[in-house]
Formats: sequence, C-alpha cells, structure tokens
Amino acid sequence: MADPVIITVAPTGPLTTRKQHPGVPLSPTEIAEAVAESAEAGAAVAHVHARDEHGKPTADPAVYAAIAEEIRARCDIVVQASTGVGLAVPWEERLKIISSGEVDVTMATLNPAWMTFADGTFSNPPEFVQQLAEAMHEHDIHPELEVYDVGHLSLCRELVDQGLIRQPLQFSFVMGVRGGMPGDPALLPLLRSMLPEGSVWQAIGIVRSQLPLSFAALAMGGNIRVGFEDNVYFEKGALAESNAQFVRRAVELVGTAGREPATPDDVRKRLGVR
Ligand code: KMH
Ligand code: ZN
Repeated sequence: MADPVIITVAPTGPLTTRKQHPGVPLSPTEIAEAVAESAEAGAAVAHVHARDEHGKPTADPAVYAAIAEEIRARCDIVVQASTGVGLAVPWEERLKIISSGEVDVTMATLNPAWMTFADGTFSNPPEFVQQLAEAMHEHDIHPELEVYDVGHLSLCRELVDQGLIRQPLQFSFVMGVRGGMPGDPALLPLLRSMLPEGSVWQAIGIVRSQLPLSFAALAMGGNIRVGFEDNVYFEKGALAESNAQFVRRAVELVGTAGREPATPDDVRKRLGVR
C-alpha cells in the first residue's frame, strides 16, 4: 500500500499578480484564509511566500512570522516558508527568514543551485546554500530540497554528507520552469531512481504540466502540489475559483489513484518534524 499522499498548497508564490488572478491572496490574513480553506479541503502542507504592502515579494521575517501565526490560529496544517522569495530579493535578505529565528515554521525550501529562472536569475550562490542549510539545521527547520535539474541532486547530497540535513529527505522536482527541466512526466522515473532510499518526493508542475505531472506522481507513489503559485487556470481558459478548488480536485485525483490524502499529523510523523 502506497503512503498517504501529501497535498501541498502554494497559494501565492512570488510572481502571480492580481491581474493574472484577482483572488491571489497577498496579505497575511488573506494567505491564512486561503490556506485554512485549503486545509479543510485536504491539503496537509502550506508552502507560503510573503508579499509587502505593494504586493511585491518580501523576505521580511516579521511578515513571514505573521503569516505563520495567522495560519496556526485557523488550522493545524504544516507550514513551510519559501526561502526562494522572489528573483529581485537578495540572498542575504532571504537568509534572514531562517537565521533571524523569528519565523516559527516546520519546514522551509532550500534551492541548491544558481540558475536562469524564467526571464531572470535565481541567485543561490554556494555560500548562501551553505549558510541557509546551517541555519535550518540550527533552528530545527526541515528543508524541502527544490530540484530543477538533475545536477541539483548531487548538491543536495553534499549537504546531507555534511550532516546538515537529516533523513528522511524531502524533495520537490520543479518542472516546467524556463532554465530547468521540462514538465515531462517521462523524466520522473529517472529522477526517482536517483533519490537516496527512503526519500519523500513531490512533483511540482508549472501551468500546463501541473495535471500530467500530478497523474504521474500519484501513479509512482509520489506527492503533489497545487495552487496559484504554479497555475491559476482550472481548465483551459477558465480561472480557478480559489486555491481550495485545486485542492478539492487533487483529493479527487488521489482517490481515483486508489490512495488517501495525508493529514498534517501523517506528514509530521513521516518526516519526523514538529
Ligand atoms: N521564487 C522563485 C524564484 C521557492 O519557493 O523556494 C522560486 C521559488 C522557490 O518560489
Ligand atoms: Zn515557492
């Protein structure tokens, strides 16, 4: 029997604008409300980005802390902070989300490689990756390792070898971003074969690749992510009503695949996190 499926909701992201979707949640309260509705629908993890008062990505630990607090006041979903933040935010600021010790979250993303990302540069120099992994280790925050290309896996393994990341490892295969792997489900068997034994993994598909990758991941024992960070269209030409609508469809897909959605406590147990 395959493990319960961890459904992650990513309600905001760094790029999605009100022009693209008028309902994208931006303030801590809006984000927490969208997350609570998604938790009610069956999401077990919330991957959150913070926005400032102008709707731009921010790494301000106070905003991240407010989001985490507002979410916890509404539901018991596992909260995961994005340390990717947004392409225009310097890594020194992004590091403070974790190193400040002000943001009480269970998990956070760790992007191991500097890369072209869409039309910009995703600045993850080796000294940032090292310091971020050390800060997560120090503050007992479990990393989600964001793999945009095959070579990124060996960078992750180096951090494991240094004793900075404990098992079980949690990986995201982020597919369909310009500069990274294409959103092709045929890549998943290769990627999964390269993971250390016992790793937990999910497929993240951007826009059109979201559904095909979800089907493939579910068939292969993996986990899935949905939400306005990755896609705002529920079907061709039609915007989703809400993040929770995506989660409800994810729960249906999970059932169709003969699997069950994980609860937040299932995630805590499986990853050994608080
Ligand atoms: N902000 C993007 C460049 C993450 O959340 O850690 C990538 C991203 C990854 O959103
Ligand atoms: Zn993100």
